[in-house]
Amino acid sequence: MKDYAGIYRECYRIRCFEKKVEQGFSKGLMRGTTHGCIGQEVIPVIAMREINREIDRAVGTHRCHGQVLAYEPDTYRLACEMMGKRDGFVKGMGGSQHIKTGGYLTNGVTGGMAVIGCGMAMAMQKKKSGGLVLAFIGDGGFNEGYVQESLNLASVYSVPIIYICENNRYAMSTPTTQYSAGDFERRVRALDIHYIQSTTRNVDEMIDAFKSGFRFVREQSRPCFIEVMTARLCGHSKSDEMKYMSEAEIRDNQTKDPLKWLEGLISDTDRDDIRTEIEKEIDDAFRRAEECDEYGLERK
Ligand SMILES: Cc1ncc(C[n+]2csc(CCOP(=O)(O)OP(=O)(O)O)c2C)c(N)n1
Ligand SMILES: [Mg+2]
Repeated sequence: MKDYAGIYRECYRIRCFEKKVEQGFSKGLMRGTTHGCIGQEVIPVIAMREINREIDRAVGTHRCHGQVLAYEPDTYRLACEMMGKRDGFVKGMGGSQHIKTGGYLTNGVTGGMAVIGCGMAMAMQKKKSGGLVLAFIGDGGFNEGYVQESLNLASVYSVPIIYICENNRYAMSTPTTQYSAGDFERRVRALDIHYIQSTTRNVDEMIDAFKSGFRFVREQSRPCFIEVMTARLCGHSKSDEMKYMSEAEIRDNQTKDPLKWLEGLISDTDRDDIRTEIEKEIDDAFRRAEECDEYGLERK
């Protein structure tokens, strides 16, 4: 029996956090921009469950709040980070996209961390640390030249890295079909990299696919690429009104929301208890974060 209630709790925490962030911007508590992961929460939640914190590392993308909270479920520190407060993961200096906690780190360069992750995994291999790197990447990121170059090297040097490609079929407002040639599977296989396809529309299969990908990298010390077909249920960034998606597409995505699927697998009581607990946690985290001091650029 899989831990559906536990997975739901983690996903719901991320979703509530993202919704609260939307309000945080409207209230002027946060500045700049941010990229919500509503609809895609289940990907980092399931991936991070496969991490061995002693020896593995994880690198993320600009759409990172779910990745951060799946690695370290500290909503207070993430809220502080986004408000520029000193209790943030990096003292409020990184904001939404530049975060480090434990063995996880990320930045806002599209596909950039996957390249750094490849180098980190090469170092691990040379030191015979026994660990691997989990590297999140988007469909747009996959098409960056430096990412293609590092995928090639990952294969040539047999690097222990697992790429989790969150294919939400858009890079900003551009559909994959308009900027990406061929399909990811054939391009990845052509580099002799183990490829697995998965989808957030079947969380049960996703769990098995991720387990098998991690097992492959650990046993073979070779790269693996898991393409997860998914859909974001919010705009690319905070001011995006999703005008490039049809009403029908948005409706279809919403009916296949993985959180609804998970709710169908747990009891109503569990669902209600989790919601109450998490909503209170998020309210408290944001209230405390508002009270926290700013890092203070005036500091000597
Ligand atoms: C090197 C670089 N080029 C462009 C951008 C601007 N940018 C931010 S997000 C994004 C789209 C990324 O698409 P994808 O990798 O599919 O991730 P998604 O936003 O869909 O999660 C772009 C082009 C950037 N951050 N870095
Ligand atoms: Mg994308």
